[in-house]
Amino acid sequence: MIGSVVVLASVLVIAVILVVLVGVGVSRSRRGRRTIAPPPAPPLPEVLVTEIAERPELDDEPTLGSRLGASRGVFDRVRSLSATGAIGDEQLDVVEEVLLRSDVGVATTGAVLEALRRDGAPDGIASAVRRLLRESMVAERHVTTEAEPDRVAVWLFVGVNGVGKTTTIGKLAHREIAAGRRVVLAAGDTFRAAAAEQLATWAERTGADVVRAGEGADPGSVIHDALGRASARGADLVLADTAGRRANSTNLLDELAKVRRVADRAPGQVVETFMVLDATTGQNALAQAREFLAAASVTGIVLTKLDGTARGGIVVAIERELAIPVKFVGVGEGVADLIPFDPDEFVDSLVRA
Ligand SMILES: Nc1nc2c(ncn2[C@@H]2O[C@H](COP(=O)(O)OP(=O)(O)OP(=O)(O)O)[C@@H](O)[C@H]2O)c(=O)[nH]1
Ligand SMILES: [Mg+2]
Repeated sequence: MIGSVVVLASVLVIAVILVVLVGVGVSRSRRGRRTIAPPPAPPLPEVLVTEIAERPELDDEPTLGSRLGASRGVFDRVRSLSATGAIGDEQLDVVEEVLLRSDVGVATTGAVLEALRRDGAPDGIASAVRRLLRESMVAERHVTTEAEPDRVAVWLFVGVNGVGKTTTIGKLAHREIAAGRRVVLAAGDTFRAAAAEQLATWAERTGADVVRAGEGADPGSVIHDALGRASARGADLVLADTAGRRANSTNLLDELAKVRRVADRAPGQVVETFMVLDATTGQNALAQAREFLAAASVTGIVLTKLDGTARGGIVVAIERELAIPVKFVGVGEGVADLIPFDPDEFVDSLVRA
């Protein structure tokens, strides 16, 4: 009994000694750490210089040809058709299939086939298809930047959600600022807070001013404030974003009509209304477009995401069926990935060998 008490006591004594030793070690190491002095701060320069990232120049723009890869691929079979001789049914079938797959639409496909049957293709089928597609795109593509004296030019952007309105505004702000204009962005999409955030990020990136309000604010008053700011600062151009969704499409179209009235009231003047369409949705883009046309007095189309689709022919269908010019095409997500639409370059990119 006494023996076990002695053993227990000695175990306790050893435990206490261990605890004390460990405690001393920890406090030493803490003290040790505390004694490490931070490296001396470098002396401050007399003048602080903040380096501003260089903005990409417009010369860095991609070419349409370099971005239309998938759409060009669809036309491979037309390019490889024999360059001479009479046109047989088999060749016409190939042309028909390729045109329909590229989304130029039934009407244009029919017209091209009829012309090929009637006139043949003395310079080869690819060359005839190229000429016929080019001839179907005759719209005037002028983009207006000027307003009447003492008014501020407004470009309004409309379209359903996700098509690329806000991104397009960012790219166009970059373009117009590089061309020497003062640009104000109006965050008229008040449906969700993230929309104004996204526009503010583009403003920062491009050097534009931005006017925004909280989620659920009246879009008309945002546009109104943006016009006030633009005229006070002598800005040349207001780019006005709008929401792509509402509880239902009637509300959306009513709201657009209202936004337009505000934007067109002095000091504002709406000189362009761009409908933004997503090329990857093909013929659905056309159906969407028709809904917006009446309400928004559209003056031009921006067709986005042409880089990611094999359906580049939708440009032709849009112009033929809506009779509205495609003025810009989006070919990527970067600030320089927007190109003024050039039909010669477009048909060459698709069909030229
Ligand atoms: N590949 C590619 N992506 C694009 C292009 N344009 C826009 N996008 C992308 O498409 C997505 C939607 O773009 P947004 O600009 O937010 O579209 P939005 O119309 O403003 O959408 P809502 O604000 O929801 O109505 C984003 O991920 C963009 O980066 C383009 O030309 N090519
Ligand atoms: Mg948006």
